[in-house]
Amino acid sequence: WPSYNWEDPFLLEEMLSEEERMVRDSARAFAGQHLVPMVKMANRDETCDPALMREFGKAGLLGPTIQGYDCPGVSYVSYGLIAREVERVDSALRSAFSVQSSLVMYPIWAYGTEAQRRKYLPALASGEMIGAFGLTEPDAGSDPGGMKTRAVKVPGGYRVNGAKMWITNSPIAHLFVVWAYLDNDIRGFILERADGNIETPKISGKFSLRAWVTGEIVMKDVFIPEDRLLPNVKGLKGPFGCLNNARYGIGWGAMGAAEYCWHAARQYTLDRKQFGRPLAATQLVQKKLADMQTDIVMGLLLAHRAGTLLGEHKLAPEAISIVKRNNCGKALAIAREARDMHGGNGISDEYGVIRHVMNLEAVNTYEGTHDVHALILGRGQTGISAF
Ligand code: TGC
Ligand code: FAD
Repeated sequence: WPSYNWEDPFLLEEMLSEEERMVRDSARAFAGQHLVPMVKMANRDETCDPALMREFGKAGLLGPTIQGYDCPGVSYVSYGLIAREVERVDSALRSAFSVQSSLVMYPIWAYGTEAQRRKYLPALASGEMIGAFGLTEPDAGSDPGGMKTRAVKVPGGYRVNGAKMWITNSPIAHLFVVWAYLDNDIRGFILERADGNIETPKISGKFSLRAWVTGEIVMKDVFIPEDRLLPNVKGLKGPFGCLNNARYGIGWGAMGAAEYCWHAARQYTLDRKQFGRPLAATQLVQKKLADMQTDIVMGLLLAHRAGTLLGEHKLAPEAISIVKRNNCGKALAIAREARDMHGGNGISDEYGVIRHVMNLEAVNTYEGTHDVHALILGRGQTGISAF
């Protein structure tokens, strides 16, 4: 029998192509060099250095699946592996990467004109330009169809009015992919900060995702020229099409955070002695470690399968809900357990696990809450909408 690899019992490593391993290794090196050193203080002080996006760009990590336009053009599995390595450090930093890649670059690539792609994608890929995705509003979260933001046709373009809430990147963004009603259809628009009449106040006092910034987008009579409409999609399938990719990536990312917490709990309980022996020598601790390992192994295999199917255009959005819901819910439970296993030290940011607990609360909520994904899955198998 082969020897047991406790970190990778089902040899996920062997399922990756050479290119995927290279991408994973460079994401891991990037995270070690640029993210690990800053994350504790950024989280503690709730600060965000926009220059970090350029470092993501220099490392070739932004818009990973897009072909051309200075983007890497790698597989969906590679994209997931980047999310896993970044979120192993911090979910807020993975958020910055996900929004830029899946929620800003993807819609411009998928729904935009050739001129829009050429104008924005290279600058977004290098991180010179930072983007934000405005779907959620103060009164429309799980039900984005209830949005109040409106665009009206005026000579030469559109005038946009409305307010978006809980928007990752917004206070530091140069451009905004904003979803708004135009007549009776939801349409996507590209707004630039330089258009004027756009305010993006930061949301302070977050107890989650403190290492990167979240804000509002307040738009009062913003005029945008005709060529800023994303012409190739109409209706909620526009934003949901972007969310499919982002939710898939979060499925990998959440497992990265969970792996950090599992490894930390294992090492801590091996090192820490109580009652004359390591905590890891107790049955309760070993059961917890076994449960963590099992959920992580299953979550990673699920994410890998999802990435393979996504690359083959065979993954239905409902299946992505399984990945997002399962992996985020399990990661949150693992992080809470790991926090407990660290005892009093578990609440100190020196150990990182409490930060992951706090972060995963938001990750479980954004991009469709845990329960909203249950309702998507309930509808998918019964045919009855219970929203
Ligand atoms: P429903 O009737 O189900 O659908 C309306 C239209 O949209 C289409 N559609 C999809 N298309 C592609 N992919 C999907 N996943 C799709 N889901 C729906 C659908 O086919 C239909 O098309 P058509 O042509 O017939 O009009 O819409 P509903 O209003 O009943 O929606 C229900 C529900 C719950 C599924 C949906 O509203 C939902 O998913 N709510 C959750 C909202 C959400 O996820 N918001 C995310 C905001 S962005 C964010 O959180 C970023 S955080 C990022 C970070 O920092 O990392
Ligand atoms: P609500 O929709 O009000 O839900 C509140 C509770 O009610 C939840 O538990 C939910 O599961 C439950 N619920 C809702 N409907 C039902 C139902 N029919 N049946 C049973 N229970 C239900 N949005 C963007 O557009 N862009 C971003 O970049 C972005 N970044 C974010 C960053 C952070 C840090 C956070 C916290 C959020 C972000 N969001 C973003 C918004 C996020 O997608 C929403 O918070 C999320 O979709 C939930 O919406 P809500 O907060 O309005 O909660």
